[in-house]
Amino acid sequence: MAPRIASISIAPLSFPPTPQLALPSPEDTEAQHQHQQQQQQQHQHQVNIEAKQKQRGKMSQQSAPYDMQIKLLMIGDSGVGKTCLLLRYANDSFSPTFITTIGIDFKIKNVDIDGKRIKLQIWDTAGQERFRTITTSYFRGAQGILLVYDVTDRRSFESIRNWVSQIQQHADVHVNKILVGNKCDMLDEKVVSTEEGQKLAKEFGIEFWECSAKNDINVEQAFIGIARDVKDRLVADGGGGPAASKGLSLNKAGQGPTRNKGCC
Ligand SMILES: Nc1nc2c(ncn2[C@@H]2O[C@H](COP(=O)(O)OP(=O)(O)OP(=O)(O)O)[C@@H](O)[C@H]2O)c(=O)[nH]1
Ligand SMILES: [Mg+2]
Repeated sequence: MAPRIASISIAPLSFPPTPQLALPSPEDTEAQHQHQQQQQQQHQHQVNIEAKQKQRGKMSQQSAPYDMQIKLLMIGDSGVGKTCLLLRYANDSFSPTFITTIGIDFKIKNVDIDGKRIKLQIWDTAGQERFRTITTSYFRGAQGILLVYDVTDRRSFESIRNWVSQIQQHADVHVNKILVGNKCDMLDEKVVSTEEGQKLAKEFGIEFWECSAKNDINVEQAFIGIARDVKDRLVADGGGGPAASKGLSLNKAGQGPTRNKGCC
């Protein structure tokens, strides 16, 4: 059944970095600079948590029913297109302007998968190293993780192994994962082949999609794919709720052949 967009709209928490963040004064010592950064990160983290709590309060007043809530997390190097993928999926929009994510942001989308009403809470993390402490603190609550690289940026593809080790360190051992090669619309600049993406996904026993947030290629498939994997795992573990139907396909990550879809 076709997924339906939630009526709930979450105010984005991202905003462009202030000049003070980017341009410390020349007199700053390294220690002062680090201290300032930590303070800024802690402040941002607090702002995010408060916004999240406020939003949770709002959401609990909404009447939209659901059978299951699933928390997804998007990770990958800065600039690979995590935010654009989420905006494409949740809002069906795209902007060519790069506004780097500060800390963490999230959106909600209600979908129907195999007859189950699922509320997806999708967390979009900042790829920049300076936010790593904050972003990894959100790994623990994730049930599914989208590992995103940019098919025009080999370094972002090579970083995937580092991201996987971050998952091993910080996330739940049972977390489902999916590999996403974004910007597949940029055929002329593509440097990571579809086969390389497939091979890496196969090595990790996870699903793989080449996507384009810009041209809306395979975006929904990727989000639904990981959501279905999580849902199937929770149902198999007995956590699927009363509406868990029979005949759900137990296509868990790591079981059976990896589903790949090259788009370009
Ligand atoms: N051509 C093309 N450009 C894209 C695509 N997705 C994202 N971009 C561009 O890539 C840049 C970075 O996108 P973001 O979504 O902000 O990247 P991000 O991964 O969220 O980056 P951080 O927030 O810093 O971690 C922007 O200029 C986007 O317009 C895509 O599918 N195709
Ligand atoms: Mg972003």
